Amino acid sequence: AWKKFSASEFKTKDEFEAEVVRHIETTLARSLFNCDEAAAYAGTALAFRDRLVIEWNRTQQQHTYADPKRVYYLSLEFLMGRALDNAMLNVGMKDIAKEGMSDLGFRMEDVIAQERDAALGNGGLGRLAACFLDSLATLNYPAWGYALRYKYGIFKQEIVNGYQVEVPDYWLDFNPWEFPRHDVTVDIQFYGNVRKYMDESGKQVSVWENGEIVNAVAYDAPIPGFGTRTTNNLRLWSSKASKGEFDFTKFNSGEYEASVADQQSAETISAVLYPNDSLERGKELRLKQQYFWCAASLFDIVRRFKKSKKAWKEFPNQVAIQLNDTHPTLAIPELQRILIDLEGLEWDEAWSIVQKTFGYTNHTVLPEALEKWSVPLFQHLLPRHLQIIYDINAIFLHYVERNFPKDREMLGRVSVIEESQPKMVRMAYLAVIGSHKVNGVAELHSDLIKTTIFKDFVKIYGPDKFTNVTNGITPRRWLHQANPRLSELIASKLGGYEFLRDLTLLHKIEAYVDDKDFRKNFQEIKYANKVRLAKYTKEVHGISVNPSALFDIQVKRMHEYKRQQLNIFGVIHRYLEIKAMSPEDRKKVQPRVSFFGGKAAPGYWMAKTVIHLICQVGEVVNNDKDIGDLLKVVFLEDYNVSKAEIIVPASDISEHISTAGTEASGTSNMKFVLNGGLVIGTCDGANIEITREVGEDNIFLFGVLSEDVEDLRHAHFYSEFNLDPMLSHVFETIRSGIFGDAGQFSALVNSIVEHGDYYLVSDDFKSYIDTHKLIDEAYKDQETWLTKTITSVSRMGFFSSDRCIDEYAEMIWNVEPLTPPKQN
Ligand code: 26Q
Repeated sequence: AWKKFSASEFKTKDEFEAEVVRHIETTLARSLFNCDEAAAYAGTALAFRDRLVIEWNRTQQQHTYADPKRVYYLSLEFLMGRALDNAMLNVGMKDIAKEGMSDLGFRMEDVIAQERDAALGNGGLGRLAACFLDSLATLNYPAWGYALRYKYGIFKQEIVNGYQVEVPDYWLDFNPWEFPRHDVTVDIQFYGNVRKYMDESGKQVSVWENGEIVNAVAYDAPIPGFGTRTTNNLRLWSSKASKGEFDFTKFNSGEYEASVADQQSAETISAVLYPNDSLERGKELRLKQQYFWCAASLFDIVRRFKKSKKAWKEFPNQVAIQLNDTHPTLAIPELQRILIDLEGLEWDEAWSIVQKTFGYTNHTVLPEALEKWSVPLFQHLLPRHLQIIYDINAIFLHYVERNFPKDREMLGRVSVIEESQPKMVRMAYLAVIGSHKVNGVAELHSDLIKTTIFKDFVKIYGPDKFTNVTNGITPRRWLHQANPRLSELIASKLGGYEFLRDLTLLHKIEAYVDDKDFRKNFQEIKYANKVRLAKYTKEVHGISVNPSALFDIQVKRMHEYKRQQLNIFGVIHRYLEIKAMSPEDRKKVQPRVSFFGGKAAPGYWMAKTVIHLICQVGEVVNNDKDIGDLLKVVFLEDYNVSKAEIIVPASDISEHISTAGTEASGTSNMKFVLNGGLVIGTCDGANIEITREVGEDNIFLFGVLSEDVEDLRHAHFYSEFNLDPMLSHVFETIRSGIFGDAGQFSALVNSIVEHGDYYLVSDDFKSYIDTHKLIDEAYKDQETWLTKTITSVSRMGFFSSDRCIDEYAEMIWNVEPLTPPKQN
């Protein structure tokens, strides 16, 4: 009789339907008579959630009991996208659910599309964190993610009259995947002062007191692995006024309105994700977010460790904390503070624990993106942490002075405190000093950080502290979910879906590169994916595109270094060329669709100008009768994870064209190739390793090399600057006003013509245009093209985030998987 009431058991489609109906009627208190797609989604999500929760609880119990070393991934961003399809894949029984939904009158695709993206991230760094969680669970590593529960994720992008408009993304209306833990809370202190005194034994004691307290409340989400029972935890902190502050002090003294205002100000801390993905702005609220999140997470981690009653020196054997960029660097002085101020350890013993615990991943070499915080702000908000940072720095500089007595300049260069007006705390240096390993995210990038921003630190610590872990992507979402037909085709040849757990098995499909049926199926799948994107483009943007045209796609955050401007200038050049052709010559042109997509940070004017130019060029080109299907230009609004799942499988060519040496890795390049598209790219980031894997014949590389960038920039200022003549023609066309008031684009044009062309658009222009010509010709030979794409897919095994996580586990974390018991 009990069996009947144990929620969540469904083995047949009828049982599944019964669960869905039960959830709609009782959990949601909705009538079945007006069951719409939203209700169908909610019922399905809740039915699968029940299944997830049971394995989640089981996993956490097993981890509590076995108490293995755990990995804590601290990231201010997790760009998760939708969860339902992933839950169905990992729980299994999607087919049953599909049939059940169909009985109830719904198509599973439409039901899945009801879910809003969990868009708690800007771009690459946040999506990497999401792929890592998937791999950690799949590989059975005991791991937790820690982040903030933003009320507003990354803004929604609307294009109004060709301009980006930002709309808030209030995503929490209905979120079945999160579980509030009102019993798991932490008091977080800000402001106040530090009191120092001697205790009985004559030891200096520091007390941080008189601060304001804000409450951190935990919200948990289950992270299921694929093909395993392991279900890890993602813990998000939400800020709330602390009871002590709200209920008593002001409330009882009659200051009701003031106390409500305080409450709101406390809740502001976790309200919004900062939408700048590579420009540091130094806002106090951002630093508050960082400390709030680091302090809550560390308190939680330390609390869990203390339950085991192990000695403090065991801490680094139980805990590995990975810092996703410098955003969580405050965790370093915070752990030092906990150990010396609260737990009474000696400085040196504490510091050795800290260094062994942390690893730091760097994601950029761009100087404007390196985090710095003003000392006065620190002093005000986190007075005790500033003291600790000064002490860390003093001890470090003392060490440097002793070891490099001849290099007096070095002290100023490597100091955590920049001697500017006001003084600044250099977070990247603090992260390097407080960690035992520092890694870049692709080979070139990891080499570059050793010779540029961290050059002195390589001298100080030796080269072994610095390493590379080339990024990867999860094949579950980026192959199986985004491209189910390709996944099925591969499975049919490899005898099952094992390649989703070991992506290197893909190499076996190279044996089918000449197999007629396989080739036909492969090509048909690409075509069907292009038809799907074409349909979407028509429905959403009203633009008709021919699915047989070459689909050329660049989707990523808008940034000058990523050079969407190079792409759109190339499109204008192509337009001018076609316009100048005779009708006879036009017949020989390879038809193309240039797709763009990506958000610009709200205050980044240059990036917004590029969006506007793309839209204006689209208006002109798409409505030009001379051009017809030979060229279309589409700006895909509000690019996000769920849209990427439609866009990525539909490319023939995708563009990864950053100025050499600026894109740390890139990860969408991997996604596009894995889905049977080719890449046009510069010798930058992971493009270089993609080339190594797929072979030079299967990628279109162009442009200057990173080692030449500095000299070229110098030459722009100190020798004559020769604008590429084709680019000059493009600029004349923009100035003519055919794309609208030329004044709007003058800053963009002048950044190249007048202000030194920092991103080398002119230097790379000819090589870029020539390479697109090669692509046109190559695409006309469809058989050879198909061979290139199949070969490339078969060689992408290296880029699984599973490989990546195993490398972190071995080289940085020193953790082992904990295998779940077999299902009985
Ligand atoms: C910093 C301070 C204040 C406010 C915001 C930020 C901030 C937020 C997000 C700074 C940077 C980011 C995101 C950076 C990012 O996405 N970097 C990308 O990381 C990918 C994963 O490693 C790489 O593939 C990309 O090359 C890199 O650009």
